[in-house]
Amino acid sequence: MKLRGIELRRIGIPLVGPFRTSFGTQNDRDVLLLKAVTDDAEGWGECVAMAEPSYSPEVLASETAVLKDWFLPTLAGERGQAALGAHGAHAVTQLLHPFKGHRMAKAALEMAILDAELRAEGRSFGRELGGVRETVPSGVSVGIFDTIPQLLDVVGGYLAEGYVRIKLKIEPGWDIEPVRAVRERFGDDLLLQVDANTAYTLRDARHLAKLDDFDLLLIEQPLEEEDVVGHADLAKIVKTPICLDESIVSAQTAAAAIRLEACSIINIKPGRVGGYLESVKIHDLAQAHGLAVWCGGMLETGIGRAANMALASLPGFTLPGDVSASSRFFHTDITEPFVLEDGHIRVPTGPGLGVTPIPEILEEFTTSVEFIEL
Ligand code: OSB
Ligand code: MG
Repeated sequence: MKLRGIELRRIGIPLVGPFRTSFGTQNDRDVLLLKAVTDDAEGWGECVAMAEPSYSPEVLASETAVLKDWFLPTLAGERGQAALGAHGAHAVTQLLHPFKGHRMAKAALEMAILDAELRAEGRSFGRELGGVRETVPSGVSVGIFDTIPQLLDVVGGYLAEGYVRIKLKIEPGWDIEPVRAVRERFGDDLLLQVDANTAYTLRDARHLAKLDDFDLLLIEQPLEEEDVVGHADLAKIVKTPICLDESIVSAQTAAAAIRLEACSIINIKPGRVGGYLESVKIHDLAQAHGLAVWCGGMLETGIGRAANMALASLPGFTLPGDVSASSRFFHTDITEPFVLEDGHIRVPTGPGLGVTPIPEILEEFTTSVEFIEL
């Protein structure tokens, strides 16, 4: 495979409604899309970085800069093209290893090149990653609201649509009561979990232990990203299983968290950990240690959503992920929308991601586009 160039495209899509978390409120999704153009195919990648450094230090501006200044020139060089020619997308991690961090940019680049490679060979993402399921159970991430009645309405709506698992975003002042209200209204059989996005400290341990009354599947990332030891301490105080999101940025950090018993469940987000191939490594590691994993989301368009469905179809993804239908966030997706069928979403089976952006819609949402020839 010869990589001819990469298109960098920014798009802005309005959300169906505000999405409020402990770190802020989002009204639209500003996305960096990559298109890898090779000798024999085109492949798509989606960078999950957001505009502001509130979830991750990696943002749209930083990821665009490192791609242009460092990553693309490295792939374009003689050594880069030779390695891509010999090993395809599997060479990307090694080639970019000298560069620290910026995993969201690395993930997007690897994804685009892998998609191009698989499309040329007629193989699907799901097959390539080791998927074993045709459909994946669909969970939904529910934002913070001003009032509990509003929250109950929204959760009721999602359950009517068929979602099989509810995740409530929490923060200090919006935790025990909303969880109690949802549990009481929708019953003990509802699969329910919470996500704090680092909003608490270990001093809140006793308070968080009150969540133990509500039979939650897990509490996601209660403490700061770097406080892995704090999560290990917290896990001795609260009975609800601890799941890490922000703290897990690689298979290596996952191994450390597992060793420290800082979590018993991992949310795998390919952008956060540097790619789908690293995600498979974390899946394998977790499986070997008997931990459950599930696929997180970053308000992806149909492009990122397609790849996430493929990942979520691996055998160790034993909990429903934040792999919701396109309509959860968008009136109009840039691909054919992903839809719920009996609470599940079908994993694409076509070559590569199995979906492509619809040209007219892509144009409509595009705010800038640039082609970098290699
Ligand atoms: O913490 O899982 C998170 C969205 C943006 C950033 C962080 C998170 C989220 C979500 C939404 O919870 C997941 C989704 O895309 O459905
Ligand atoms: Mg999270």
